[in-house]
Amino acid sequence: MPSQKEHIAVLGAGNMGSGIAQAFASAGYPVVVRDLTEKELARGRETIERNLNRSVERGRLRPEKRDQVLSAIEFTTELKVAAKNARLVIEAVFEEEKVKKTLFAELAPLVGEKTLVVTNTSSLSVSHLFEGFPLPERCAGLHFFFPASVNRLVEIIPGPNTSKATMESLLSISYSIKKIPIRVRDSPGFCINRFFVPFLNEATRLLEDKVADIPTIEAAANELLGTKMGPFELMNVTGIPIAYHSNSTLGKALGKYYHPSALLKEQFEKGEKWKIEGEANPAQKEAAKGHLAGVLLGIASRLVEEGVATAEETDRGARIGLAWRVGPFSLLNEMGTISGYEQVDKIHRHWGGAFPVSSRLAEVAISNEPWPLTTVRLEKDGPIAWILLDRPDALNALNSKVLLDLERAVKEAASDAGVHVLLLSSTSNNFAAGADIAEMVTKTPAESLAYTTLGHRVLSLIDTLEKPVIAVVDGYALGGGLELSLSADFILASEEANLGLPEVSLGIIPGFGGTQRLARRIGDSRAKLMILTGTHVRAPEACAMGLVARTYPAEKLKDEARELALTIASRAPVAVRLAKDAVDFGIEAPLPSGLALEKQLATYTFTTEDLREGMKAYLEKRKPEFKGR
Ligand code: DAK
Repeated sequence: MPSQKEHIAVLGAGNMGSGIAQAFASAGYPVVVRDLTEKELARGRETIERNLNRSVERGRLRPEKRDQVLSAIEFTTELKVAAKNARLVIEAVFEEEKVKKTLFAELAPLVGEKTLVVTNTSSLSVSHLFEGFPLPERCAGLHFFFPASVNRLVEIIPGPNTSKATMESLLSISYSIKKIPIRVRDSPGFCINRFFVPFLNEATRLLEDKVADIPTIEAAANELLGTKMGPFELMNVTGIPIAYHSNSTLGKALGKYYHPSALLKEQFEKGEKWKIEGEANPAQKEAAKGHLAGVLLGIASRLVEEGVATAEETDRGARIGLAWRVGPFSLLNEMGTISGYEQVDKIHRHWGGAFPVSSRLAEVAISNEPWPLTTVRLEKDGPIAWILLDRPDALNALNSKVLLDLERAVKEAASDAGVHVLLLSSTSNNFAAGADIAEMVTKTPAESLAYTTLGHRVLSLIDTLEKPVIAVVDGYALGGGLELSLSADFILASEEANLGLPEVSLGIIPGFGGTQRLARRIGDSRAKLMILTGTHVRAPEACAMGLVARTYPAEKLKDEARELALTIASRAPVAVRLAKDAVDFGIEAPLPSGLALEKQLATYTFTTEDLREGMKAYLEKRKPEFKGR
């Protein structure tokens, strides 16, 4: 937690600003909200109080926590006060370029050297907004979704000069306030609004073209996306002017397909809400569904092709930010890529070049393969490879898909001759909170056996790899998550990491090797203490009992792990492999057998070129160049 000096400054006490302030204060950050007048600040404070009181009334928040959150937020009209010693300044003022740029000009001389400055713009170019701002490497877009106090999605948009360190800090700050960030390129509508805004527009076109009436379009959208509110009701709630203006902005940037329909314009000018009455017409519903799907799939596949976001993050954004049952790519895979492509093509034939079809979509449709979506990322970094669990919204819970994706990534890294060390970690601030309880709950005994067999197969693959594997654990490593980390050669953890095998509290026992690997690592007595109580231990305690090899402050964990992996990767590969074998196989055997094994393996190293090179380099006082032979 930052010190009092390192508060979060929120500029603007409107709906977005107050929601953002509440989100940070709820996570324990000191916050300073700044607006131009006391009246605006009072309105912001009232909004926060109202939200918190509602949560207390619903029993979701303790009154003491409400008071704590409120007392963490300071209000001021002085920009200097807000900016001074801020860790992060978030601009959330009126959505107009001139207003924002004027504020940034005023802010520029006031921010400290380490302060990060972000804009919460939803529609303006981040690069333009920060043009001329000093230290542009510390600036970016951080787009919260309404209502910012509860909506967990944020888009992080780097500007042309945003540094890697700034991106990492913004990701970590976002996770620390329980948001799920997605990385998005600076482009019109960023990721989510790029398809969501035209989706609303298309609903009005369907009405205009008499494809379906309002209740039918509402029902079609709700069935397609598992929502409770269709596009017309949503426009009524959030405001038709917002829908109209966002479509106009996108239209200006992206061309005629994105312009507001004539009907949306008319409704906006009349200043009336949509009339949502009557029953859905089943005869029209399928056409409306297909058409809406076509818009989503067409735009989403284009934005991925343009490099605006990945397909996985696009889907995640739709699920979390819009509360849709599925994102566009999972929808495509459900429909079948050929059917999805046909819907996109229909719209393309009508609009021509104004609604281009992504060539990647055409490719997957021709092959009739699903759009590939993974929950595990593989990032190669010289001689090391990061295998990153990437399901942050479920704390990387290990379902069958994650296990299969993990197996694929491990095999790919293991078979790459250029990779010497594997690091097993996650894209977020949690390693993995266990096997997926939601998937396990409905399993029959036979299905559970298949699931355990899959888990054992993948963890044994990791456990028996010739190349060293290091588990890099931040946040939670529980149940199957801890079992996964135990399949690595050793665990490095952040000081805040939380490790445990809580299975007995769910009526099960560890099923991915935990009873065996944990007992072998820390001894049966300590293992039983952890397993039978199901309690968690913090990393320092885990380190003291030998479960974790070393701990680091969270912000240093990945860099330190990387350095350590690079050190191992710089050693003689055959010697590293044989040393690993000597420990792994020897530890299970009686000491004389272990020593005999060591003797054989040590003698074998004398047959390698690497041994000559290593010793020669030592005597010649130079760095060895190992060949792995
Ligand atoms: N499974 C499914 N979803 C999970 C999950 C899990 N293990 N852990 C977290 N999530 C989901 C939450 O449901 C929530 O989803 P939404 O409600 O947002 O949709 C989201 O991740 C964020 O979690 P929270 O809102 O709960 O986050 P908090 O920070 O408040 O709490 C927590 C963090 C880690 C304390 C809490 O999430 C928690 O208690 N999670 C469950 C921890 C747990 O019990 N893990 C052990 C799972 S059992 C076998 C094979 C394998 C195994 C056993 C047998 N055979 C087939 C026989 C292995 C078993 C396990 O690993």
